[in-house]
Amino acid sequence: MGFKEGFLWGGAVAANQCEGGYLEGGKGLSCADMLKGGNVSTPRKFSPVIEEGVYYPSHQAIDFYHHFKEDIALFGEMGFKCFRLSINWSRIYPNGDDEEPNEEGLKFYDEVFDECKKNGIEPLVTLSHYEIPWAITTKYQGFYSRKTIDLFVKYAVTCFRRYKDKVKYWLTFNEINAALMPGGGAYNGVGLVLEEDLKNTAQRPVNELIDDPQKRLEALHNEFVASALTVKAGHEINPDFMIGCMIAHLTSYPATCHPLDMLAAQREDDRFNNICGDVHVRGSYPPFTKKYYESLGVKDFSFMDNEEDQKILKEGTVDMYTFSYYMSMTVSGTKAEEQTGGNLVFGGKNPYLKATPWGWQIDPEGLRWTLNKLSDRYPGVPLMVVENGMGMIDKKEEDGSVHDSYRIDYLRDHIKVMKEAVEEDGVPLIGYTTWGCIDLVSAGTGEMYKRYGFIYVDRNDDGTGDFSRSRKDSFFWYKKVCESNGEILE
Ligand code: BGP
Repeated sequence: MGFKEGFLWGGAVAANQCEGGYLEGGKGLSCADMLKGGNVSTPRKFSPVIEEGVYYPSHQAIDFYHHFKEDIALFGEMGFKCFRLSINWSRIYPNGDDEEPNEEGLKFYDEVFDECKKNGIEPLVTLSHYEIPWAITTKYQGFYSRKTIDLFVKYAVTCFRRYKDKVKYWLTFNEINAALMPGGGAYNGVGLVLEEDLKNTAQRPVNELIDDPQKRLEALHNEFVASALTVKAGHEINPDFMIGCMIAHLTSYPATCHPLDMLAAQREDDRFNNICGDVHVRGSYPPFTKKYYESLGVKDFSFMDNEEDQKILKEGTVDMYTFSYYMSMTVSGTKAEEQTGGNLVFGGKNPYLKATPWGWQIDPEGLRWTLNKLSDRYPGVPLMVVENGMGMIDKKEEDGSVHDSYRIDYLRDHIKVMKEAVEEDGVPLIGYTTWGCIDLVSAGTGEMYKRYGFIYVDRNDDGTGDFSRSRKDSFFWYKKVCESNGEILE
């Protein structure tokens, strides 16, 4: 019993949150490069033009671009079997619509994957982790244009051909369901910024950009089509590829057993999460989607009725379902609830749960509940938790150590329930990559202050720090977990 042999233990990062080198090696600007830093109470601002002398977190991030050999060696030392990273699309096609790919960008990832191999680590590669070339936003309105479907597929095929013998596991879009919500979902998710905001010099916070739900959900549809075409093309290039979707699992409980709270939770939990899951795994929208979209402001549904697209979605279903899980929240159909922070959205406060300083409620059992729901809905489809972790304020001691027992507790409790889900519930779980296995820039707030890693990086929000790396207590703990295939958790 326990986790199967070959279980993919490891960690996850995203290019824009760790690489830096934002214009090096021929890279173009990506949407993420236009975001300034924020914090728990100040949202990140979007700036349509890069301002000289201003700190933009992604521009240097943790300088993985120059430190990747050292970092991957540390992952190897921890016994990682898998490293989830993303390719920054704008390193490969700097403007998104270039004729030829940028060889220097391709070479960079060749070296990264070779380093993984050297350390016995299987890469799991996200093709777009909130990284869309900025020129695609300004020229095509992101995925709102169908042209972007072709651009993405061309980029994906370039990567598949180049790395077909180095990478087996692929994900198309990170947290694709973010686009069901305005704000960051429209911006980072589908790369959609409306004309007025492109010209806006006042610089609105990213979560306050003008929203057009019709355009945003059409853009999400185009992403679905791009994802399905990519899966199909990938299998033609290498039939052994395992290609998955990546969904932010936003777990919501009814605030009470009041029937109206139950109905609200059905909408915010089941239905919200199942739209993107069903499209990827079953190859079609679930029957309630039009009504759901109507409530979000969609009026014209012709994009969903396109028969050619429907065929594409059916032919491009994924091999695995991967998701992020950090927390749970409550939802009420009867009253306004006290709100708490969260991944992508704010949610209701659960009196039974503790929370991190960013208000993310800690709920390991919610992961078991989520795993069971997914394995019931998509029988036999391999599942993988590709993000889970605790963003905290860490204190580095003089000798470089960090005593992060809180992080060990968080991760141990989540691994325990994964084990129960596998052993007692029969869930087909194939891997687990913790989020931010090395400290990196927060996607939500742009901070370094909010740290997730097993490895501390000397870099601060005022741009200071020498980028040196040191091992936290959790590093030594996770090494035992990886090496014992999840048997040793103490
Ligand atoms: C997910 C994103 C990641 C990551 C994580 C943690 O939504 O896929 O990119 O950042 O959340 O969130 P944050 O960085 O805001 O703490």
